[in-house]
Amino acid sequence: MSGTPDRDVAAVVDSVVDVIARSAPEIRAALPGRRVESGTDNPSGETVMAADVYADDLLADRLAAVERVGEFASEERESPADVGDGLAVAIDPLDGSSNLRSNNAMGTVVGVYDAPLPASGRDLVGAAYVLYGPITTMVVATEDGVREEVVEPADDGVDRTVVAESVTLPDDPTVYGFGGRVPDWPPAFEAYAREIESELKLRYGGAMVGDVNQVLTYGGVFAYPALEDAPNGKLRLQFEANPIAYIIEQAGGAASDGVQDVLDVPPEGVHQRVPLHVGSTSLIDRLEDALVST
Ligand code: AHM
Ligand code: MG
Repeated sequence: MSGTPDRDVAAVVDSVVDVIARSAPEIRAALPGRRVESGTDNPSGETVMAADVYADDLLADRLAAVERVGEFASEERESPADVGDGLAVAIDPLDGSSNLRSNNAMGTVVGVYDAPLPASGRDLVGAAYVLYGPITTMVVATEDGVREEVVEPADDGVDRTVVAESVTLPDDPTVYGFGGRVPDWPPAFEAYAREIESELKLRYGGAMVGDVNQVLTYGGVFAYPALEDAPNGKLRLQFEANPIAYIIEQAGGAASDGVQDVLDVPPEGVHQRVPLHVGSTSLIDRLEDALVST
């Protein structure tokens, strides 16, 4: 769909975001009875919960039906599906679903690419995430900036209230959250983490969307770094790292795989993993210095 007028691209992104918003209350309402394993693994080899299956099926049907969405991919599906002519949509239907049992935060992540999948983050034309916290919120990034909405069920569908028109990371960062076991962190990352933990407050909940929203709100740094036995970390480039990097960068922050901007990581596979570090630019600059100088 390259070469499509910007207004058409913006309209498709709006339609995709509408579907995500409309589906969020339904996904939320479906969680209580689906806190059990589905009995299958996803293409990344992880346990799939019943709620993952529900969210994936719901969003796959609805997003594939959006006019001018041409390709659909999900963290829960082996290969992208050709669904017509138009932009490519990649989703993590239920991010952090291992938090279901303990009833903690989860999210839904979407990236809209103007290129076939797997695509470069530079081809993103919009990205969004829903955070199923005490309130359901949605953060939407386009080339125009980042906004936050509150999403509530309504008789005729969904009520969306914009609560922040132009979200930017605060100047004075205060929080951090790093994934993976400390003994598995490479020494250079551990040394960086030791500095950061002496400066900022730990806020880690085990769902990327929840932890990133802390950073977007208060300023700071979230990472799921390279691990000794998993040099590409855990998070997936197409469904998680690229959309989150796009959102944080549009909000004035930075995103790195440790040596380069996440959005510049060459796409090699739909389920490719990448180390992700996102947040306040000064903290990501320091992270890159720490990792590159060793
Ligand atoms: P998921 O999309 O399958 O839930 O996996 C992604 C989640 C992220 O939300 C979170 O940052 C990370 O996995 C935590 O992983 P772990 O609990 O293995 O440390
Ligand atoms: Mg995820």
